Amino acid sequence: MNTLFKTARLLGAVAVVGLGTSFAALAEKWDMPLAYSATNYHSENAAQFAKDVTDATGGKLEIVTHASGSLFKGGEIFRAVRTGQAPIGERLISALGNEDPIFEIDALPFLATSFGDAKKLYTASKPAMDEVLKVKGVKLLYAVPWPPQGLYTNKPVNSAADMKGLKFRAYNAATSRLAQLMGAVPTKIEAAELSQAFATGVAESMISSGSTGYDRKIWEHVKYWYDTQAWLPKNMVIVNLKSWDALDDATRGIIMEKAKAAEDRGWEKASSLADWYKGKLAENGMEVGPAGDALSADFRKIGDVMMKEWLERAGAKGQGVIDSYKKM
Ligand code: PCA
Repeated sequence: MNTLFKTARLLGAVAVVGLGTSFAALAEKWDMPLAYSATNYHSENAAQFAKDVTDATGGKLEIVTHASGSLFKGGEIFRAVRTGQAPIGERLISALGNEDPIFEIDALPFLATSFGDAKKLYTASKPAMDEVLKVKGVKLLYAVPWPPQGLYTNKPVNSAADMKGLKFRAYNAATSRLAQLMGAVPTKIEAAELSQAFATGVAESMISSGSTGYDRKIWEHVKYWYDTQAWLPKNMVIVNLKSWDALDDATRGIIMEKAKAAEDRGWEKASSLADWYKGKLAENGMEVGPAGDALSADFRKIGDVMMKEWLERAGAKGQGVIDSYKKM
């Protein structure tokens, strides 16, 4: 071996060792708490996003998802990301009404009842949400909807009056208010604790998608699902701003690209699964059908009340978002 070649080899070895150490020093692991079960499409989508980022950064940033509220419960995830206890996480937007009324736009009955309208509402509300989230110290990476929300009950329900006194599982302030307006008795329960709540009689009814009913095998506890198509709430994936700012440009670019792919994939998946979930509820013995006229009319009235109350809380900013949504 000539000397020149030997020197080149030596330099190469030094370069490899050098690279190795700098990778090791820079490599970072982000734990990503999720509230819903690992087999739910939101969680599967997040796991794919985590893998895409990990692969595309060559492991420099490894994201690891933790489903079912195992790292932080649903109700704790936003605070965990905001305070940096978790660098990244997923949370149901409409459950953050105590942070700012703007987030409740996502669960206003009958404002947006199809995937197309839900997308428009997302586009219309995103600038206002981004602004609020920035002040809280987080950044929205992507959001994905749940299928339309319907009413689960343990007995036939023909009008809101039939809901009187029923124990109602709520997942945010809006669903608690809706229960109250029907005369039902709301209790807030995260999806991860749903089966337990229905099994022990703490809950007898709820509003949710076919997706969550399917995940929790709800047919073991209730028999009816009324496809009220009331709204399509979204989950969002957020990142702590300090963790975000500490990344280099290339990594941030990769995350944005993979987040966009996750958002597109998630919307597609949600709409393609909506009917499949309904079929599964029926296959497992549930009576699945549209709400009757009286129930629909009562729901519409309740929706109007909730919209009025929300506009009082959300003020001009809320009205502005509604206006731009309606123009779309
Ligand atoms: N499932 C979630 C929120 C909306 C939905 O469809 C839940 O029931 O907790």
